[in-house]
Amino acid sequence: MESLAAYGWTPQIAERFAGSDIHGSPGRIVRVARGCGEAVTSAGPLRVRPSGHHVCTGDWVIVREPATEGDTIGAVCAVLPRVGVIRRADASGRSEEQVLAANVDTVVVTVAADTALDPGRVERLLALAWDSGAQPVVALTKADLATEPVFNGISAVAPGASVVEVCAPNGSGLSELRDRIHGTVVFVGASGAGKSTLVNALCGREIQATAPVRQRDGKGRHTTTEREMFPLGDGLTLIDTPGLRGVGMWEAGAGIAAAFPEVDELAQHCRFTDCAHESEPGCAVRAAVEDGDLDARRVESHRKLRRENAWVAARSDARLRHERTREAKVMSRAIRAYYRDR
Ligand SMILES: Nc1nc2c(ncn2[C@@H]2O[C@H](COP(=O)(O)OP(=O)(O)O)[C@@H](O)[C@H]2O)c(=O)[nH]1
Ligand SMILES: [Mg+2]
Ligand SMILES: [Zn+2]
Repeated sequence: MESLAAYGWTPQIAERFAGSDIHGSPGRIVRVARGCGEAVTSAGPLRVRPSGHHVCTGDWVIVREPATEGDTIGAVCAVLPRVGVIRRADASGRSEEQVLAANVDTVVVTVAADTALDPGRVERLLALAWDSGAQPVVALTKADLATEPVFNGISAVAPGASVVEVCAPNGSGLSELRDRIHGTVVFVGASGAGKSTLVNALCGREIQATAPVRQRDGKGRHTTTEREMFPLGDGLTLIDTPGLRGVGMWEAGAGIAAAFPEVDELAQHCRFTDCAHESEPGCAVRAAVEDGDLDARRVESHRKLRRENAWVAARSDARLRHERTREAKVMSRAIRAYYRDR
């Protein structure tokens, strides 16, 4: 299991495999590209076909070696139930969930300090991070380029998460960041935020390509195209990700509550349990805003994410219903045809 240990293999993981009676070798998916996965097993790396399974970076899997001589691609036989899943609503708007990384212990929300802070975006990423059950940490990058102090601003939008200022060129903040991450660590954030630079700095070598941000609009280029895992030693495994353009909520109610603890706390005191904090009587949240005890922007951001979450849930329910109706129609047509043709 030596090579697997570098990818997060622990006695606890071994136990989870022990409960399975599926024949094959344990492995971890370190990359998925164009429908083919790359797994690491105790025998080393192995390309695998998903074989009908949905696999993503970080998945613990049972794989089978290539069946025939000359074939180099193995097969995934089973995917272990995931713990710590980073997921969002599919960007294509097809009301599906997209799993970004599985079996994650720490989520590093990466935010560049040299551009104006977008609190809503950070809150969205944090909701996603909290919802995974992993520990969120905010890395405030490019501290050397910051023109105004954004540290306080970001701490206010990240209650419960530690915020670490880092500067990759001179290495400041790196050891503080390292102290706050454990296990499988995924880096999320906008393109150009400095995720790949951080991964390189933590690894102490250039394993990921980075790209300068365009001067014109401050947008990063998509240099990182896949979610890929890098072992760092000491049980740490880093997953770099491409910049996320849209981060839609997907059954993230618990994550939203955790990202807005002060709003959630007050909401317990609203007269109605399903209070939307809009015009309901006896709303403790609105009262706190009026008294100046609660930030109105935070409340609005919280409301926006909750509404989106409910909307996505309703839409995916509608899609399921639609599919069931279609299946039922196909079935009744088949039954009619059966009797007609007899
Ligand atoms: N000055 C400075 N530049 C940085 C820092 N971190 C990243 N960059 C630069 O920001 C650009 C985008 O970084 P990259 O890691 O590719 O961003 P990613 O898209 O999030 O992976 C690159 O030109 C990096 O050299 C930092 O701490 N200080
Ligand atoms: Mg990158
Ligand atoms: Zn309320």
